[in-house]
Amino acid sequence: MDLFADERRAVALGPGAVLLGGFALPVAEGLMAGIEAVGRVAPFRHMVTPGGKAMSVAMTNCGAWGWISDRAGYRYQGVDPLTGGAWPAMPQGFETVAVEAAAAAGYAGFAPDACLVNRYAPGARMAPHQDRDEADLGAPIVSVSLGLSATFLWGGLSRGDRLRRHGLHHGDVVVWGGPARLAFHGVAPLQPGDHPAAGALRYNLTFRKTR
Ligand SMILES: O=C(O)CCC(=O)C(=O)O
Ligand SMILES: [Mn+2]
Repeated sequence: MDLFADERRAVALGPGAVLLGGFALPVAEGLMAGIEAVGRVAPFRHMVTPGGKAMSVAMTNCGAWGWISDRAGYRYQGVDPLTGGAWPAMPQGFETVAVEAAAAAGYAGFAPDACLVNRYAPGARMAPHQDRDEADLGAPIVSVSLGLSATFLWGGLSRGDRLRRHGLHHGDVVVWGGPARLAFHGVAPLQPGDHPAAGALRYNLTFRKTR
């Protein structure tokens, strides 16, 4: 019996969306090193929602554009408001795994210009939302999970649609685009744990084409 067959299979979440189990496992170590390098230049921080609440997930960015939230709203900008400098370039291997995952999901030619890096400590969560701050909604979203496992909440195009729960593990990649591009999704509160590569934390890389 192949113990890994289950982890590595592709699971359709619906039209246009697929969970590629274990897709990034072969490059996970390099991605973890890249995250550490990004965090040294653009430190993780808890951004504030337009309503003034600090987010439970700590975030930073790499690539030409970075997603930020503050009292003025959500947007992409080329300058890190914390450092006043440009976001660090995407470390080696980031773009390649994103482009390959997109192609495996049927989205050839993905050219991400932004990578949001999310860091979850136990209890951190992401409320169901749409990724809709990108000018180019023709490109998919590619989301790579690393470290502790989490429960992904996958819904439909309306906020009230039922949310289905899917385990996301170290090395898993979710790709959504086309008819699923504006699907609601979120992450349930992270449960405590100890992961060999990430300790008590979960990381997520979200690759986007913003313009
Ligand atoms: O952490 C995740 O798996 C999802 C992150 C996400 O939805 C986002 O950054 O917009
Ligand atoms: Mn999202």
